[in-house]
Amino acid sequence: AASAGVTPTGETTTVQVEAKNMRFTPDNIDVPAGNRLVIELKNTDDQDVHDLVLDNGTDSGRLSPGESATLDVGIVGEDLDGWCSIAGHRQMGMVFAVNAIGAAGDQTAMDSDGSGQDGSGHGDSGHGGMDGMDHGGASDGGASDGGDSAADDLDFMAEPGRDFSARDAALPKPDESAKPKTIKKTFTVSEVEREVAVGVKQKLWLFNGTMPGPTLRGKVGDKFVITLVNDGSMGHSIDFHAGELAPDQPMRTIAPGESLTYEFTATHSGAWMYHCATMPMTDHIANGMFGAVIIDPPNLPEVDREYFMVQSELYLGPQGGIVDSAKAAREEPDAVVFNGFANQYDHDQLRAKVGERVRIWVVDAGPSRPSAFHIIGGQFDTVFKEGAYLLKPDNEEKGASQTLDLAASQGGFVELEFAEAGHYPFVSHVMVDAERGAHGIVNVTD
Ligand SMILES: [Cu+2]
Repeated sequence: AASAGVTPTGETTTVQVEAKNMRFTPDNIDVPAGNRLVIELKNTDDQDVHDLVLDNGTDSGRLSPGESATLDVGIVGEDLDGWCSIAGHRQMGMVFAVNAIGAAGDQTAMDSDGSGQDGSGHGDSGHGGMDGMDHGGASDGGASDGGDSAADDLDFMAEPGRDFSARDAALPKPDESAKPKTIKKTFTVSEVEREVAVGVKQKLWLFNGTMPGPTLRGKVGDKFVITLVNDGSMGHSIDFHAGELAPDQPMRTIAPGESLTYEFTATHSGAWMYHCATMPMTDHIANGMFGAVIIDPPNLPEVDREYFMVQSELYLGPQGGIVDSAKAAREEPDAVVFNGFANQYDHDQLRAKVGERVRIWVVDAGPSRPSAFHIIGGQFDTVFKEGAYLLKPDNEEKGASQTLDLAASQGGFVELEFAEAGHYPFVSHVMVDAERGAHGIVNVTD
């Protein structure tokens, strides 16, 4: 397909190419038009999976660190663009160019400026970054915008089926034992299709099969022993904000089939985020790899009900595809959601009774946007944010709070008692986000 009617020379050009640190080396090769091109590709990265696809359809397949592949590109009669098709790698500049020297209508001089650069912007390259993406290669749904996006099927007013049930937002009660304990948990990464809004499916990358991943809870002094298992098809990792340690080893990216152990002791209370820390994190977080670790402040009072909400953004690829890297890099979400599904608590509502004390923990997983957690008709008499009480009941000022503001990665909790029976919507009061999925209802009864 690359020959473009050129007369074969009978010669073969063979080049060695390395893939490492989001770059191909060399990233630009000259081939006399008419020659057969063979690329011997080696992934010399320590951690990440890579591949090389060319816009004539040549595809190395995915290579784990240390693996090699030989690509027979065929007879080269025109310039070719290439890139790594692992999500987000192209956006980070992992592009490749083949210059066909002496081809009919040879535009080598122009192309050596242009090709290979177009797709390599760092997320702010605007149209240049986009145009390069429409050339057919994004077969795993890494996808362009402007093409088919599941966003076309988004309907925030759509009703789910009768049997719909939301992610259980109830937080298990804390372990009341006074002594510090060890909490062991395996986090298995898988890449699976899930519904993220009514009628919208994405192939998410998940910790233990859910977005967000499991919510862990402990106390200051508890030790966590986490085993991370990568059952995915690319490199992944995990970063627990709840622990203080050198990230080098525990937060390293591991290849498919590998595992690691990550131990930390909870030295401080808080509503802590965890997430995959593999580049580009925008994509790995947006595609489902995040969750919360709740470390109770000492003497946390018991309440009647406790819920958790983890807010995140969706940058939709095609139906059944993965995150749209270009959209994510431009911070143009199609939806913003609590606990992984647009408006899910409108349909399967949270419950509370008049006079009950309700505590809601909130973590903003981003990857990029803040949250402004507000309950319409409610006032918070208690606010705990980022490790400190901002407000407690019966304060001298007779003050209360309307909104818990969280930057991406921050967390805390609010408490309130509902004044009377009714349906109390909760939102991110960043209104554009409330109107694209960051919305739910607390159904309060007598
Ligand atoms: Cu990941």
